[in-house]
Amino acid sequence: MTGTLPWDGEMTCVRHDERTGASFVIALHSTTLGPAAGGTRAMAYPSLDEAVTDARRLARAMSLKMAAADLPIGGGKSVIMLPTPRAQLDDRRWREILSVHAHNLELLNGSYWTGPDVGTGSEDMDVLARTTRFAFGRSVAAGGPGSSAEATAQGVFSAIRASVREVGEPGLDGLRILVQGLGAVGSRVATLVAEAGARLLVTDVDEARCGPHVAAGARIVPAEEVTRTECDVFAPCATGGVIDTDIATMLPARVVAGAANNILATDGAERVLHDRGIIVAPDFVANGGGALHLIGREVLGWSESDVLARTVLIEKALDEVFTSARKQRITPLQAATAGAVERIQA
Ligand code: HCI
Repeated sequence: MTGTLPWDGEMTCVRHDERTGASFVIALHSTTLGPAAGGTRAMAYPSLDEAVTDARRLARAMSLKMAAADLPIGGGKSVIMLPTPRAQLDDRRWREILSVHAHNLELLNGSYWTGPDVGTGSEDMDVLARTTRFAFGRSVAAGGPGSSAEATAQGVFSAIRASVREVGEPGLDGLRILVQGLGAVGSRVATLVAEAGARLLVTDVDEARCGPHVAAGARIVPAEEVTRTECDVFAPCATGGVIDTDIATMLPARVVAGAANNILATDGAERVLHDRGIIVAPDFVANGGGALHLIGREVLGWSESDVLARTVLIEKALDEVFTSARKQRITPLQAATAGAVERIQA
């Protein structure tokens, strides 16, 4: 392989399965605080290099997320590089792919636990759990904690509240909030901010998903205009990499706070946004609600209300990140990363 990024993680496992045509990448970034955990992302990638790079960056974000949420768990991620997009895979082949993945998890014997991510859901965890113990996030029907979307959205909502305060707004009332991606998490974030009085702007590659929000008063923004649309809060809730350095120089927003992992395409983008006075909520703090739900319910024995009580504390955690960044004259991402790394190294 060529061109993969240097990486500070522990181990990356790669497997190709001839029969299904799928390749599997499992990145264990850190097992210092506990076994590595992080979801399984199933997508078609242009190359194996890109799949490896994605798995590693996402695994690193999981280590930071777990540490920032004070969970006794490390960070990892799986990427299944599909031979064709998920929607075009027939059920039988998908089952075969999951069965290879279950075998991967068994081989790692608990050093890595998986869960749902882009392209996988609770029902896939149910399938994995029939052959391996190392899957979080089974459906409620199968005895699991079910979807983490509600907790993730609550945490993002708390992050938005903390972030708008940092730019001098007392609350969300009257602010223009642009939610990108109306999947399980994004649509809940949209509903929560609208209920808090925000003027909601929505966008999704599947325009039908905008319908219910438009009926409730939201305005649709065409996908290609998202990063050129003036708003108070830009909330990316689809896939990551939406803000590169060029976009950062002109993004007409005051706050960036969303659910997506790795919102910034480059490290330089945050510096550019910071210099323009735009507040960026570090994504691994803002979207920690999902991890609190899965790990809280399945490892720590928390109830749903325990999860909620911990999730709303994301607002306070971000207040502390912003304060520490101001004091040290560094960016919030630098402050949050330093805090998480300190926890891992302590
Ligand atoms: C996430 O926040 O990306 C999901 C959290 C997660 C996924 C898989 C195992 C544990 C936690």
